[in-house]
Amino acid sequence: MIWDRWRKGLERTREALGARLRGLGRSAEREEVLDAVEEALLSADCGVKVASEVRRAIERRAPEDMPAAFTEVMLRLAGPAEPLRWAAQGPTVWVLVGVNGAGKTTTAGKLAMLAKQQGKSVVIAAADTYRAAATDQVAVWAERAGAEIVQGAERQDPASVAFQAIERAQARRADLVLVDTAGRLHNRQGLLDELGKIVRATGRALPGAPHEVLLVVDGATGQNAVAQAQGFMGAAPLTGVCVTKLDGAAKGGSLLAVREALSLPVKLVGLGEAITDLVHFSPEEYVQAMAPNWQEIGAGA
Ligand SMILES: Nc1nc2c(ncn2[C@@H]2O[C@H](COP(=O)(O)OP(=O)(O)O)[C@@H](O)[C@H]2O)c(=O)[nH]1
Ligand SMILES: [Mg+2]
Repeated sequence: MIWDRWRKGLERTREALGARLRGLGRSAEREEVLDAVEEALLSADCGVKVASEVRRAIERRAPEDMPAAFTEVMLRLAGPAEPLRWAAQGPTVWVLVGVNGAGKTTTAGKLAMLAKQQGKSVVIAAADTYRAAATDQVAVWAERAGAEIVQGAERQDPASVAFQAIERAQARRADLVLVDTAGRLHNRQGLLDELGKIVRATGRALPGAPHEVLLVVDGATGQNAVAQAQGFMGAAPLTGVCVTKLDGAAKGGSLLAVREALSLPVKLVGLGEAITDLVHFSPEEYVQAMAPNWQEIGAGA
């Protein structure tokens, strides 16, 4: 089931990679194949460093080892998989940050659903108090996921909404608080400072919180995802990344570029717009779902 979602989500990326390699034909010289692999990875938005590292790794190995070498180096660049961190006791708090439109609110809804399926009770803090419509959107997701929502008044300090949501979760003995923040530009210092304030407020409400600060990045923006991500690095103590919209474009390699640039573990991946289209990151499934069919170009056959 989940494997199908990976295959389907990364279909466009896989086909684009495969098309570039199929174009070679079986009689291609080794150097041509290496060039094509590197170009294909660049076109999938893996970034220059990742593409050349993959090339170097497969170039050192015998031609028949190419598929295995490709898989090994891709796994190393993608991983390791790290699970989301839960509190040892009491509520767990995860804060979602990122630019506008990255998929934070959608991811909060999907995460609430995943947690519900594990029998956990969830409170979502609608800490995007800049737009009234933002709270409505959170309410829709909360309803779908069967989560409780804590919302502030319009323009209320988002840090105080997060604080209240944690108090509510403690009173109700809820298991998980998801703090959905407003989108902010990664180059606007005032908004980034506010993010630090939200994160600190969760720690005051509950020692040990937040247990995750997840940067949500839009994987369909390819290389731009890296710039977004870097802008958030100093603003809050990020613990992991959620790469959304990997299904949206043939740019599934952007996950590797973000991972390479930030050295933060990818923890979640969005593979579609539906509430069930969020999966825990698995390097194995990711790499397998992207891997081209080597037999078509006669490599490793
Ligand atoms: N295809 C696809 N669309 C997504 C995914 N995650 C979010 N979206 C869409 O991205 C848009 C922006 O999402 P939203 O959660 O409002 O972003 P926010 O501004 O960061 O809260 C919405 O239209 C979502 O349906 C995903 O994994 N795949
Ligand atoms: Mg939002």
